[in-house]
Amino acid sequence: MAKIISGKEVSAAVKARVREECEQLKAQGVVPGLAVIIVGDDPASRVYVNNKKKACAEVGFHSEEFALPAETTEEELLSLVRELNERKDIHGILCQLPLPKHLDEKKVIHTIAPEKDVDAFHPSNVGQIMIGEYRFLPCTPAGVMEMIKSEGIEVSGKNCVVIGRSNIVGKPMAMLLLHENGTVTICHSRTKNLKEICSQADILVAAVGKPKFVTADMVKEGAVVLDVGINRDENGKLCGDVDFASVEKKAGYITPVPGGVGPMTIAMLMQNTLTAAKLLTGC
Ligand code: L34
Repeated sequence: MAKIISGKEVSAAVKARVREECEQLKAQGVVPGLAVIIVGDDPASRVYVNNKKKACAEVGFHSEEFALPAETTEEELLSLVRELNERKDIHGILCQLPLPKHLDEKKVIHTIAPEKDVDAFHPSNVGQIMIGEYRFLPCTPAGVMEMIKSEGIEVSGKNCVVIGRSNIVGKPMAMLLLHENGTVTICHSRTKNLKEICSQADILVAAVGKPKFVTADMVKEGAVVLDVGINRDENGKLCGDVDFASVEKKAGYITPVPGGVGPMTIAMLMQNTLTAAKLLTGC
């Protein structure tokens, strides 16, 4: 039976660390501030944004939510971002994705000042991740790395397989594992022999977006399995990209959904906001 790596526990430890550092900043007159923009009324985004605001309160940050109607124009959204770029009391800006279809996510990401881009989605931050000189790590991949580290699992020299190649998770995830000297393979929808490749992984990260996609026959005995997916199963219940019930019996470590990578994404956002506040104020 696999050991379960609890995102709830690991994220609590990260937040406790951030909270302590936040107190030190406050003693120097700086209150870290995060602005969260949400456009439209996607129910999942609403839950995630609420969890982000809650985490801000827990660690002692100032947070502001900008809830815009679904029919917001591109110019309205971009002018809000520009306004937040200028504000001295806001150190981090995050625009919750996905956006309604008529809005260009790329344009919004490009407009956020790179030094306030706590998602690390701006091309300048993405480039820095590529060369290993980062100010911010993308929250979800950074959260996965933190979970690996929390168990003292060595990445160096290991076979690491990432399923999924999105700009938000798959690609930066592969890069972080590479920086830790993993031997990294990225699989995607056109990959041949997916099962064979996955079953050689010592560390397997599932970021496919398909419920219970990773089954026990794709997993090596004793592997570390990290589940980034958040889906609903046939009964409308929250589930990951990994078939937890079967994989749990074969893996060495596994992360649950919910209570796994999701809470870690939020904890790393707190970490990035703290970093942004320090960099912008020189504290
Ligand atoms: N800009 N957009 C931007 N930044 C991000 O980092 C995100 N992401 C993803 C979607 N869009 C984004 C998130 O915040 C996914 N994501 C996210 C954040 C938190 C949780 C899940 C995804 C989370 O709190 N998950 C809980 C369960 C939540 C529930 O009940 O539905 C968990 O335990 O997994």
